[in-house]
Amino acid sequence: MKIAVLGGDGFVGWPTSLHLSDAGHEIHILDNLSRRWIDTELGVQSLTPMDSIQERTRIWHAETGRRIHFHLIDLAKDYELLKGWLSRNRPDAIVHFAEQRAAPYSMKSDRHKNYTVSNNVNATHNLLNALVELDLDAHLVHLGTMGVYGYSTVGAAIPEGYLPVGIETADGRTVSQEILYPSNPGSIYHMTKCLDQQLFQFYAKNDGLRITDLHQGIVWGTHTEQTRRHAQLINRFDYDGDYGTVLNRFLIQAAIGYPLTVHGTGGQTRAFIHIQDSVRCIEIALNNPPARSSRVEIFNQMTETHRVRALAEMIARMSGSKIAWLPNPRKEAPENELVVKNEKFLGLGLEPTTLGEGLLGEIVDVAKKYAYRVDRSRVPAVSAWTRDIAAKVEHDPEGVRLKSVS
Ligand code: USQ
Repeated sequence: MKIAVLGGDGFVGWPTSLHLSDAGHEIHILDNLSRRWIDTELGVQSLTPMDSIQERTRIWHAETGRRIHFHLIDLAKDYELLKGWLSRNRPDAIVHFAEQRAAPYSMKSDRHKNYTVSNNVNATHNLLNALVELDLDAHLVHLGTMGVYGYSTVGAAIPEGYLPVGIETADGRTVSQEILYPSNPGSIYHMTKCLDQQLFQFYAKNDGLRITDLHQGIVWGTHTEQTRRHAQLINRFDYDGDYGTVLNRFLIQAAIGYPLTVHGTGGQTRAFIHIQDSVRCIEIALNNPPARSSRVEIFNQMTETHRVRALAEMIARMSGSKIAWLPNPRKEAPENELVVKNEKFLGLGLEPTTLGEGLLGEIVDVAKKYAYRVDRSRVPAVSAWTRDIAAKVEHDPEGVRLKSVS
């Protein structure tokens, strides 16, 4: 297949591009390199030294003989460029990662909220609009999030996208319908993925576009089979308070002797998936497109659930690290249960890589190797969800923890 990977320079986009190229597909990365600009804005860098996209693709070609093509396009701003590229290249499939993906970054300030909404919603809408205009029947696979559901369950497992409901009519009958599971975002970033869902529903219904939406959990790990092949194919690995995600952060913190930064009681339960499984799921989704004019296909892309404090305690035992119980900068339920259905990917052959597989040690080793690149003052998560929370926490000058000042 000829596949366009939008956002193919990012944390999941890059290993996905390599994985699909390795499987024999013709890969075109479209990216505005915004994630690299955000590193510059925040004054942080990936734990792992990352080469330019041109250099990465050159190394991939030298290693494998396969070419990954790169096109510098801003989907949210350059509609005509995007449309022109799609019209000339007419890909068979499109994988869409090209969105600002960090919840804390999206909550940093009014400017970051505006940027996240306009970037994410415009990127998705520009793409859908162009597909219709060009009469291009490419299968669109979008990276969504488990966070569209919120994380609270009412004692029933979260289904894969659609919820069967019975609606009582005026004459006392019960009509059955399947509706999108009610969205319940916990950040501006997660909200943009809920808005994406609405755009997908409309364009699938109105124009018959073939769309798969992957509701992904928190990705952990850094290496995949392909990124291991050469030092310069290494993936980015975020540790900072805005872009680092919880399990990877704890592992890096363990590697550099930094207390594990648990928010509140660590009672939040979340869904997780290893990056190797993430790229496999995308390939499985590409191989199983929905029919034209059918409803949006939705998969829950996760393999296990864990409570944050259980992860911290496990890593503390493994590494001898201390745990820092910090005031939570986010507005979220302090404790939640989470049960999620993921039978669709399992039924299509996904064999989960779970936390028990011994990969945690590999990540600590990567983190130790590059520990000299860590700026410890950038470890704390200081982006507060509300003005009230912002007033109650302050950044410790030593960069070790958030303190409650109330
Ligand atoms: N947390 C800590 N300590 C930390 C960092 C996070 O206790 O140092 C807690 C947070 O308060 C939260 C949980 O861990 O309760 C998860 O936070 P996270 O930063 O790992 O994940 P999140 O902000 O939800 O976002 C990440 C990705 C996003 C993706 C989402 C999937 O950045 O792109 O959509 O995971 S999900 O969480 O399933 O919605």
